[in-house]
Amino acid sequence: MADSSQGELEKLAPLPTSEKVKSPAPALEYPTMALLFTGRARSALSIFSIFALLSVVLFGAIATASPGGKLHKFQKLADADRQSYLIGVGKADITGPVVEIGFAGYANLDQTGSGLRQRLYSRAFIIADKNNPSDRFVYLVLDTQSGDTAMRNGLLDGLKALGSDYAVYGQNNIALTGTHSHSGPGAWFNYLLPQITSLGWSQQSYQAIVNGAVLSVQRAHESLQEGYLDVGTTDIPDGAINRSLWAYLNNPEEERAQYDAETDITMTLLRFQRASDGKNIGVLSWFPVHGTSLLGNNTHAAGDNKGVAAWLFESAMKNDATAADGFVAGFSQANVGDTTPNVLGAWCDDGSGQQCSLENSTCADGKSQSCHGRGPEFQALDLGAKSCYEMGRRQFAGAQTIYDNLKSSTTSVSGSTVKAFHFFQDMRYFNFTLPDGTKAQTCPAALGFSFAAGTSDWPGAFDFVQGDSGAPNNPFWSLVGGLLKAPGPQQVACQQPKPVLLDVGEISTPYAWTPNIVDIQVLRVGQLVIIVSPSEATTMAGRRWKAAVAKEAATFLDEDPVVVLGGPANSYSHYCATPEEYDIQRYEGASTLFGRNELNAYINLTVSNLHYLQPGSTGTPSQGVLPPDNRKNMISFITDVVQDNAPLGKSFGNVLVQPNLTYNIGDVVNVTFVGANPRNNLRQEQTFAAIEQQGSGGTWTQVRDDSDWFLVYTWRRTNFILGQSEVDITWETYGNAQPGTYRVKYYGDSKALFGGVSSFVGTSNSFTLK
Ligand SMILES: *[C@@H]1O[C@H](CO)[C@@H](O)[C@H](O)[C@H]1NC(C)=O
Ligand SMILES: *[C@@H]1O[C@H](CO)[C@@H](O)[C@H](O)[C@H]1NC(C)=O
Ligand SMILES: *[C@@H]1O[C@H](CO)[C@@H](O)[C@H](O)[C@H]1NC(C)=O
Ligand SMILES: *[C@@H]1O[C@H](CO)[C@@H](O)[C@H](O)[C@H]1NC(C)=O
Ligand SMILES: *[C@@H]1O[C@H](CO)[C@@H](O)[C@H](O)[C@H]1NC(C)=O
Ligand SMILES: *[C@@H]1O[C@H](CO)[C@@H](O)[C@H](O)[C@H]1NC(C)=O
Ligand SMILES: CC(=O)N[C@H]1CO[C@H](CO)[C@@H](O)[C@@H]1O
Repeated sequence: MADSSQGELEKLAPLPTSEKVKSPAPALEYPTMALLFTGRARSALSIFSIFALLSVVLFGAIATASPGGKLHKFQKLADADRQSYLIGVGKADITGPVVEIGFAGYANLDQTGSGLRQRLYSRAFIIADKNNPSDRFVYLVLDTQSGDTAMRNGLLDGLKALGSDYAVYGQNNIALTGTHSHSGPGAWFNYLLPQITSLGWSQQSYQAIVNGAVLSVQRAHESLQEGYLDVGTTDIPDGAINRSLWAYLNNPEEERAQYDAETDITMTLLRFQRASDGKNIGVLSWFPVHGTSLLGNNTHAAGDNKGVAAWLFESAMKNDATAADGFVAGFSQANVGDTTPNVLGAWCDDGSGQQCSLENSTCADGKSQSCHGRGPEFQALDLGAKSCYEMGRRQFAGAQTIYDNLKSSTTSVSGSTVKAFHFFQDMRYFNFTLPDGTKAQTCPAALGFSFAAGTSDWPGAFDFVQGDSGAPNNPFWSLVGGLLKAPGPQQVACQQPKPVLLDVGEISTPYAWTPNIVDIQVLRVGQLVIIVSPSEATTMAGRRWKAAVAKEAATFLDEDPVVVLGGPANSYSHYCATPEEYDIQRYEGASTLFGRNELNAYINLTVSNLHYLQPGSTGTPSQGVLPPDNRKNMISFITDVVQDNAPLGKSFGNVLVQPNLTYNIGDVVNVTFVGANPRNNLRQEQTFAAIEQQGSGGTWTQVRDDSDWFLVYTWRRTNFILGQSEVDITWETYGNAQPGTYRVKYYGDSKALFGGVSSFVGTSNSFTLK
């Protein structure tokens, strides 16, 4: 294994706890989803009868590269020499049920929503060939854990329902990516495994995302106009570290030596500029860093660090003369697999003051539970909120640097060709040939033992141990846990050297647990080539994949190709590690579903079909066998809202705790109302919470809403039987507040036991902020 890296291990010195991080701690593993498993699992190697708690990490990625790694050619062209396209951008609210639904990402059963810090959005970007407008694609960036087959089918259905104008969008040209936030409502996945910790499927959660995604495409479509595309890059050296360095170090030394860092630190940004007046209508960037700044015990929904970055950028553009109204900033995920925003490294919260082990991310007790990654503001003890803001700010600052540089020197996207290809590939025993002529094969999906341990972004709730580790309290798992089967000899051999813990690809009762059939998709406009990855490619996996695609693209492009990788997209397919990383079987390798050759298969499938992106190429690959559409079969233990009631003598929206008369900037304003369940009405494109400011004439104007990071909505049930609840609206005035006279508004909706839903408004007393 990686004995040669022992030296590096010894060199790791304890980190100073200062804010500015230059060389963060070694990468550790961070678990994202902890699944509770009980039942009997047998493997060929060992038999264990168990109740074991597994943690599953769901992470995703996008990355960027030209063959040389960076863009060097900057030139300013006159408009007449610039290639123009049809371009459109659109944004819509996808915020689902923010309370009483398990969050998607960490697979932590206890991480059930209790409110909203920042609304979630879908941002859509359409690019079409001006002369042949049916050659187009739409790239969506959703503030979700990933793209997914169920929501993609929902989006396809929704666009179809919009009529013939939208018939131009279909399987081939829709790329549905998630930012990989781990702090949004879950229960919308097409497959069973990620549903376990959300207690199944929520139609409301699913529909909220689909409706917003459709609306964002509609808005982008309606805004289509002639415009230009320019691309730029910058490095964000403090934007992430590698959390699985031990596995990364198993990649060949010569290969690692080609790169400055153990994660891809280059952000690539595409600027959308309309021709009519030269104003910019949007930007779309790619940068890899996990959406795990908010911790696995945060229960307020938010778009994590990329949600912050997008909000900061869009806010800045409201006062920028170069930006058009309705400017949309998409911060897409890249080769995210082994990256973490916890840039101060992973530490043992066991009083030892030690970093977790490089090899296994364990602490002195040999377990991973006390190993936690630290964000730049970890000392705030605020469930990651300040660290999240800071990691978002760093990405915003990087994007702004590129945006500013593009004002004076640009690399235009050129060449009229806009193309996309997409097909479904069944990964079960897919045979292909490696570039050196060797035969290779992928396998039915399976997860290895380290999947259960989670990562240093959030360890598994229990270490996976052989033997009884206590009965789980999960009705969903009680229903399905017994269905797991031991893998047969063919699967065991195929998955080598992964010891199979969960043979998820060979169970389809009650429906498929993970994808075996994945989306293979690549998009192209001019020299920009976008690999759309269903899996969370690790840093090196992304680099290899981008380099292989760039090499092939260079055979038919006039310009140097600029290749980015976006994901996790279309069908969430866990991880994609390099074969060398796979051999180490840390979390990312254990979560590489289709075996040691997964990356090579993805490379084979994309490179072999790249000719579909050539100018003049007609047709598309055969779509392949469609993945199962489980939307009609879903199981759920999620209960609906029964009723809401106000306490005796009170009404919904009454203020229970008024604000103080005066505050100083920096204080936290906290007002409590008689509340009702926000699942009664998601108030998409509206708000639950608002701050109003009093003008000189005494009139009140709304100045903050749910889109603001520093305005937080919290819902709390106070009496289950009577359906009573309270809502706190909290304004963190250290963020972006100005002196003035303000009041707090709460917009809610209550459900009668036998009757409909009625809306109400609560208004606090006014207060002065000095
Ligand atoms: C949340 O998790 C972090 C990391 O384990 C821990 O330090 C913190 O105490 C937890 N906070 C709460 C309120 O449970
Ligand atoms: C890491 O785990 C492996 C497998 O359990 C074990 O052999 C090794 O000693 C562990 N290493 C450390 C540093 O704990
Ligand atoms: C791949 O090759 C193996 C060995 O020849 C064969 O058993 C398997 O069926 C092939 N896979 C497919 C999908 O045809
Ligand atoms: C992919 O594998 C197929 C089947 O073995 C082979 O014919 C093809 O050349 C490979 N493509 C690439 C780009 O390596
Ligand atoms: C609001 O007033 C209460 C009661 O006087 C006081 O305890 C609290 O510190 C005040 N809050 C702020 C943020 O000033
Ligand atoms: C706001 O007030 C409520 C009710 O008094 C309290 O439960 C909650 O912890 C407070 N929140 C903050 C952020 O201070
Ligand atoms: C960006 C990056 O890769 N960061 C860190 C990865 O881990 C090594 C070893 O701890 C650090 O030196 C890098 O700075």
